[in-house]
Amino acid sequence: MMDIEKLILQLYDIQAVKFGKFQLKSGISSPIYFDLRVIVSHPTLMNQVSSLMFQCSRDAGLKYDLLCGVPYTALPLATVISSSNNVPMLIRRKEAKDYGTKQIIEGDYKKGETCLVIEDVVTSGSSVLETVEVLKKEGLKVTDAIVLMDREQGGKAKLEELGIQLHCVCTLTKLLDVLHKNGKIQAEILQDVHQFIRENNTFVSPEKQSVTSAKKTCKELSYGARAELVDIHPVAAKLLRIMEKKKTNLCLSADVTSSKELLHLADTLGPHICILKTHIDILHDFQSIVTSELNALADKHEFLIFEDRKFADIGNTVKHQYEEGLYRISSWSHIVNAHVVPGPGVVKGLREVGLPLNRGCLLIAEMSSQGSLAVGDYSKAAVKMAEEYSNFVFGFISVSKMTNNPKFLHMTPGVQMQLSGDNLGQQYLTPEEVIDKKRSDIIIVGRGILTAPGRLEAAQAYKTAGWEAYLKRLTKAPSSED
Ligand code: 5BU
Repeated sequence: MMDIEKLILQLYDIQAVKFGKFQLKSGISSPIYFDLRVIVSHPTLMNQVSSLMFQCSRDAGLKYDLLCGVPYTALPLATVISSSNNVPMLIRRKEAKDYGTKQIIEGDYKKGETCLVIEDVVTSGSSVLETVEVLKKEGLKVTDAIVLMDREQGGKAKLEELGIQLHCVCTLTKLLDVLHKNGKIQAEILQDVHQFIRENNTFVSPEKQSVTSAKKTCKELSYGARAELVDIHPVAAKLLRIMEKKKTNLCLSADVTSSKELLHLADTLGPHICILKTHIDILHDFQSIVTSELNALADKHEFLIFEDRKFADIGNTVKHQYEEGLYRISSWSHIVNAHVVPGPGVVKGLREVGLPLNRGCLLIAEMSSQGSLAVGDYSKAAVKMAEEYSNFVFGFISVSKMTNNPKFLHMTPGVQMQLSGDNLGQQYLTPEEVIDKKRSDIIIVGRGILTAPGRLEAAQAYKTAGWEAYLKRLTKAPSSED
């Protein structure tokens, strides 16, 4: 069998490990990056890696009935280990096909059987944990996980605390030593990576938590930094840049019924907002010129247009509703939103129209109105759907932050500084509550501005309140992101 040193050099040769500057899922910039997916292109190496992982489980004296790889990179590794050593395997789907009705674990198993988890790289341990939780829900026992590469950033400790022993074939320290010894990386890189690992330990034991949280260096990302994330949606990137540049997280809900008034609002309040939200079907005098004039004003004042259409039908119907009809929404609105109640078809239908036009979509994960049914598992399903369709979906309408993934934006309606509600079920929170406490990104304000004696002054006041709440959050909140 191949030794670890040879394995490390081969991983380096096939560029499964790279040095430079890489943005991680959490938004943190890392001097080292693993892409172990490339192993599938090197079958001999794949066999060798798999046999080292199997050996690792033997050395640890593990007894198990089944294997399960963490999707997706570890799936082929688990497959090879399973077939070469005659151990049955399970496949975990990353998302149940249609939320709830399909199996999330494929393969035969009995409740009470023990399953060994296989993973390629562990940083914080959260991906392993996700799979462990799914397996446990199915009644399986999980006590151990085998990983090819431990980045030594706290994953092992976190998993251990939750009753999972992590066994690794190779650690980052070992990898760095071997690469340095063989002249593949210079001392400078070695130091950089070691420092990065020291400063980015993701695990804080509960006892230490209260002491270290004050010192934690990893602060929440600014809007501007989020705009530069590698996997950010282009509409989200544009919006975040506008927000940073204009120092505003205010979306005006321009709920007026005359075209003239709508255009006047866009022109006068445009300099203070990042988004103008429309309900185009409430205009009593709609003509297509209105939307082209709105687009011109959006360019002039640098804001995006969001038609709050709340699509909620089957894919084929929403496609027509988005592209055609009187309003031809896709031709002028940068952003639209959809309810998740029809299932993923609604997003797929909208995406067929929106993607070629570089449009973006928000999913309605929660609503601001009293008695809303969009809560709990429904809201969670919206987050899953957003993750699955993140080439088109870039955020949520929600009352509070739904996910720590910084590439998703959260926009919250039901914002007023004066009132706590209206007589039709609307419930209001202040900008500070929404941005600072609930950690949403954008306040959506309609009547708070529209019914104020001076709309311009009111817009300026909401802009300032929203921005101050954001600055407050930025300076105090350490990120809990993975
Ligand atoms: P208000 O005047 O600030 O209450 O207007 C809120 C706007 O946001 C209005 O256009 C609603 O249609 C919209 N809205 C909302 O209030 N609550 C929600 O959950 C969603 C949209 Br989704």
